[in-house]
Amino acid sequence: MKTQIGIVGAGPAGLLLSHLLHLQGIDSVVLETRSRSYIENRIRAGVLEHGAAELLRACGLGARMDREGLAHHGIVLRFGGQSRRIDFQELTGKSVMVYGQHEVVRDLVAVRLAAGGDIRFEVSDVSVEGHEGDAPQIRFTQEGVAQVLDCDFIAGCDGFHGICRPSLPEGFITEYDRVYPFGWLGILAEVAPSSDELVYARHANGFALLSMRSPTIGRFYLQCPPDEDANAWSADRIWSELHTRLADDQGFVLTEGPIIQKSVTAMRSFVAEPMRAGRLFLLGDAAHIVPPTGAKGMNLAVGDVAVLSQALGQHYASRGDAGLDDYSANCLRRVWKVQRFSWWMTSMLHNFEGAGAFDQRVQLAELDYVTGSRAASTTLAENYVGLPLVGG
Ligand code: RFL
Ligand code: PHB
Repeated sequence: MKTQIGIVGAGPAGLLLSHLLHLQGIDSVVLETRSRSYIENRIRAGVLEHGAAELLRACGLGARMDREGLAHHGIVLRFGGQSRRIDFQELTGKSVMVYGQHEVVRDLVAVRLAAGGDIRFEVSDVSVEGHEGDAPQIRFTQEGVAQVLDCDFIAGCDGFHGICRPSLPEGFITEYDRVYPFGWLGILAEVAPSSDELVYARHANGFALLSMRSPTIGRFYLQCPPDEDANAWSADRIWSELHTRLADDQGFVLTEGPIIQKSVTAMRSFVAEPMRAGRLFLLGDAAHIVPPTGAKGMNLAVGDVAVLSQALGQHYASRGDAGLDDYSANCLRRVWKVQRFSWWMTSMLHNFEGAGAFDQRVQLAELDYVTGSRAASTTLAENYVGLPLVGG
């Protein structure tokens, strides 16, 4: 079997890459270990930056997103009993789109399959080789049959726990890592959001986030120990803690509803450099992860895809390989700025065990400054709505 680009992983990165390549007349095959139903129902990120939403519109994926997604023009930061709004629209002229990652994945799977795209679900034993030379290959097993996919390039879009990054020669990659001493308990509930906009709350008990998926489905997060068992959190305990952490002095009322899903995510910052080895490119979570406080994980993946699809377009149009040669450096400039933003939001809003009274005062002063100074608010807004996808 042969294709131009062999793509490992059908998350947002792999599927979007396959779609953008198809629009340029470039063939790909996507290999995914999970089932279609699994990836289409996996609840993860929820916020698309302005540029990511624009890219989806430009490649024909805007219709359902614009119909069912929620355009948000700002967020609320809550601390010390106060609610302070950051107005993205006024500060940057841009907004973000609240639209679940699994909805983006559903749209992408649908558009690829409608175009006759080749996505192989439930494959196993995936391995990559030959990328140091001119003949990369991906080996995999499908329905018990071992297969080999010959390709020009391999796109490693297989997430943080995938096989592509570990396939690079020992010592080739430098890894930068920070593990946070807490995780997030994520909750999905059948309840209309109690706020029109996302609320990021700093509280002595720990961070809380009010988000949403639709006018009838709420999404919440609570800071918890990194190895917490989600079953230790009954519905009563969850709602009680959300009431406490999300309360303000301005009459905020939190509405409760049935909890339909809960899970714990550990938090870390991670970057692998470089993001290319020969004919193997790393994209999205395979190359870097961020703590979710800045809502950046899926957006970073979209940025890498935008850069690589452009570079591969140039390659196949015989316009040279400068884009491929610059891929890693181009992506990493943006990745590190987004790492900085995600780390900063995380540091500003979480309760760090052992932090003394001084550190807590500084944290409150920072929130007061960020929400009180137009210059500082603009910094937050500009990063939240997103730096340019290519060249940011
Ligand atoms: P994905 O979405 O992880 O997709 C990778 C795909 O590769 C498949 N795979 C393989 N396929 C073939 N062969 C192999 N050997 C394979 N190994 C793995 C996987 O099954 C999967 O389908 O990476 P991608 O495309 O780079 O997209 C990145 C985003 O998914 C990610 O950045 C965000 O979702 C991060 N993230 C969150 N971000 C937020 O902004 N808000 C959130 O609430 C949020 N929640 C999360 C998250 C990431 C999580 N992970 C990775 C554990 C919750 C979780 C649980
Ligand atoms: C979400 O809705 O899942 C979400 C929103 C904002 C974040 C993280 C997650 O910062």
